[in-house]
Amino acid sequence: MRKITPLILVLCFWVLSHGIAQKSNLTEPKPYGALPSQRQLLWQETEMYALIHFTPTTFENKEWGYGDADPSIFNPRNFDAEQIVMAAKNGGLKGLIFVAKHHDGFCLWPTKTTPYNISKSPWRNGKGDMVKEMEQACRKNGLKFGIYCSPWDRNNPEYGTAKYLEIYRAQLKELYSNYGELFMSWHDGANGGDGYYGGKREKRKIDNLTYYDWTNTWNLLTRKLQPKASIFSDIGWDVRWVGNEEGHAGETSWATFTPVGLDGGKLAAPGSVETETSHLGTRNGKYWIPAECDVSLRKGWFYHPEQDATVKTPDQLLDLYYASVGRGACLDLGLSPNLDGQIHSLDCNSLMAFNSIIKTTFENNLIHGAKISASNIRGASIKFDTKNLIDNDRYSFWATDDKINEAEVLVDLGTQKSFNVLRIRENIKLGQRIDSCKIAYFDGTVWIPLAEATSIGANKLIRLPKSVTAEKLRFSFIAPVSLCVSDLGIFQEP
Ligand code: FUL
Repeated sequence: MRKITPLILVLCFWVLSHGIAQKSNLTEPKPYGALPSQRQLLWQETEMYALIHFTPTTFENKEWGYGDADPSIFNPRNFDAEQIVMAAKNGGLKGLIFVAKHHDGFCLWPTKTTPYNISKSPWRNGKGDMVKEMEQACRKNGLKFGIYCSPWDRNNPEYGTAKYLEIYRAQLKELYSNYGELFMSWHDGANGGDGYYGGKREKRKIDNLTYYDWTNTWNLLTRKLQPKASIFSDIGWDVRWVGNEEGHAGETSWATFTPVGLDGGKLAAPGSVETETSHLGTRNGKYWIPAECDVSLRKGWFYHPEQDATVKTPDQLLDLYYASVGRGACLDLGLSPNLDGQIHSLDCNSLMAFNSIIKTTFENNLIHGAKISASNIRGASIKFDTKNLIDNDRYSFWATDDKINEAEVLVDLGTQKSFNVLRIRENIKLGQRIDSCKIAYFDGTVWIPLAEATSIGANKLIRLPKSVTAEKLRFSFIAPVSLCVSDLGIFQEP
């Protein structure tokens, strides 16, 4: 009895101290750097959405209406909001932004702010509200709804004066009040220039940084009336423009961003884009402002019959998907209803075929059933275990202990499998932590480097140049702080 007492004491001490150590490590790692808001998380999860351009400009076969089109030309006899929404949905898009007013100033809802609106058109005998029809079709079919209301207005006689700002704000107020919850409020940067302006047909210049008083417009209107709407403009507030209209972010593209304009004390205004930096973001940037990649399915944003041959192919869309969604951005795809008020079958077919490749690729994560081990697991706890990497939850995660800033995950697939796409996600609620990641596979004798990536964030898709067949993979991460990885995926694109 006397002999075993010290042993029991030692054992008790070990169990207690080990338990305490585990417990103290059971807290989540501290967040790192700028963090996304709840509205930005929801935006991020949307991944792909449509941007619909349809005004009298379509009937003039122009890209930018001058603001002088007679409303009587706007008469899409077979307008079908549901057909447009389904074209987007069948393409895998999860939201839709409707251009309620483009630069031509024609309002597609019966606004009280200007006579230049849909009630003056023959469509639905002047009794229609196209914004409403689009909104309802989106809600019915489970797509998020957002609006684009152009700050530039080439029709309005008051454009350029203080009065126009009141008009613009009243338009936003109507749109924010009568069409339910919006997921985005999209503010274009094209501003000022020549236009009809109530018949003056002249050039008007405004100071883009001050004229719209964006701080107050967004704080007093957008945030108040639509707190869940992410504000898109060239450098913020919630989503930044990627800096090109070709639909791709930088290979390295951080969700954090320090716009030079903002830090120089200027406003984050549409039109003050920083094209040299916005496709890249800023490592350890001051704000969480991820990129949106906007690009049209056709050459133009508006429908032009002579551009039917320019509809992007499913393969082109796939490339854009990997260069936007696959780089932690969202893809905003321009769809343009034709003169009938529907999306052309060519566009519908391409969207559907694209979505079918995406579905086939990502429905089968080859990592399921694999044995996954890590060089470190936070507190050796089940809470931060590697099983979180394959549970399809963007916010459950495998984590390392504090100060363990480099770690490896070994994936043993149990059998040889062929794949050509890899996916890595961080739990971005705790910030964009990872600096870089290297992936290798075991060829039976040695580890062969497969790919490298930076700026992981919400989603990183690595498309390999060709399929690789392997049984074991190794993911090696480096960060300035502990790691919080939420997802690993291994896929075969057909
Ligand atoms: C641009 C606008 O000038 C285009 O007409 C279009 O609306 C596109 C989405 O943004 O900057």
